[in-house]
Amino acid sequence: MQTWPAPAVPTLPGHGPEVQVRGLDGHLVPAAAGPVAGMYVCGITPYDATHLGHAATAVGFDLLHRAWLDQGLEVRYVSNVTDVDDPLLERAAELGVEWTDLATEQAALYAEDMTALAVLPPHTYLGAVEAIPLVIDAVARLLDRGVAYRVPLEPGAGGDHPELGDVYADAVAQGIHGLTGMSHEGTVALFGENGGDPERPGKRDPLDPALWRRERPGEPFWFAGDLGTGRPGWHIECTAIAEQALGDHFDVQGGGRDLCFPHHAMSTAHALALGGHGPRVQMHTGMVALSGEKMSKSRGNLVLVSALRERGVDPMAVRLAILAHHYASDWEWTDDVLDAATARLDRWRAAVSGNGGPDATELLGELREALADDLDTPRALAAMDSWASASLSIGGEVEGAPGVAARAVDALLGVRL
Ligand code: 5CA
Ligand code: ZN
Repeated sequence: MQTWPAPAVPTLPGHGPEVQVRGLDGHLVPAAAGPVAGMYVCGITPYDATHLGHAATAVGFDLLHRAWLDQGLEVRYVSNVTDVDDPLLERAAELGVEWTDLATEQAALYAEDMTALAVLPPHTYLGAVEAIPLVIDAVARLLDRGVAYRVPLEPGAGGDHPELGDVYADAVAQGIHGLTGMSHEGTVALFGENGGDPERPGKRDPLDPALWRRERPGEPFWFAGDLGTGRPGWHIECTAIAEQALGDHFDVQGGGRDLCFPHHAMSTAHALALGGHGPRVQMHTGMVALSGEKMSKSRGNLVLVSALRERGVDPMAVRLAILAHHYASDWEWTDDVLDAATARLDRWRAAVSGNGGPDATELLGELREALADDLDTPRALAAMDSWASASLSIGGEVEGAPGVAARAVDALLGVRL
């Protein structure tokens, strides 16, 4: 999958402190365990991209990427594009277009938006279609290990080899039960709401997720040897890509909070069932809402980054609007949020426009401290606001200080002034 050009990251003096983030249990932990930090972030299903929720999630993990670089670590950033899956096929059918054309066009738009938002590109960026050989290999291994099984097909499915059936993960054998802390009924309902098929006849357990979906009339399929013609299930896509690109130990699995269950729980369970360790830390961004409801493609309550760009909104203002909220909190996109960010961007630009200004050494330390503390961007923005106020009201004599401030904001926050 084509990524996008990497924005230049200015070099800053020294290094930032170790970055700590809050994992699922609410405790602060080091985001990386060693000198090479590995992160897998769930990317888009390419339709209705890029709405502000997608952008906020991408920017949230970009902050971690930048903080790790500043800490002096080598970063391996991996992401995916779910370029074949039910929702994409359904949307293409509704629009009367080829699903491949919709996916290609929307992935390209996402790449343009990421470029405009100064998001560092992933080092490995795979589409689900490109990852099919990895998925086939992973599913075959899960079958060999006895933690996956075949489910008989309805008449008409399965092409020349209907007897092979779909392949499902055994939720009991893979330890998926009990992961939500909810009642069994609640968990099953959540699974059904988030892409699962609890009612599918022939499964051992309602929570068993699909690993390999056999050929169906009118659906795309690929040849997969003993698995039979078909296409990948969703969770195993992310497991297989992460395993191939990051190995069986990696630091962070990320995405929006809507992916906690079943997607991240199941993809991690698959990783463990394959003999890996899965991610050390799971991090989730909060949900961006519009008009009181989660911004989502299925609800259609969307603000697209490309539409804002077409209106002449500076992408750096969009980025600042996102950064005004802590990555893990839920927040609502409003015109006021954008207006406040645009005003802040103007103020910051004016504040760094001179040759001299207030000393920015302390500011650099404050930005680093704030970001190392679970990527506390509201605190980082407040620190830059104070420096900008001082620069605009009192001025300052330190030659080059505005340049230091601008480079710090660029390198750490990804905001180009
Ligand atoms: N392709 C899958 C992940 S493998 C998927 O969930 N795609 S998506 O297009 O629906 O979302 C892409 C990313 O944006 C995911 O990490 C998702 O959690 C995040 N996301 C989706 N909606 C929102 C929202 N309203 N607020 C914040 N993040 C969101
Ligand atoms: Zn994913």
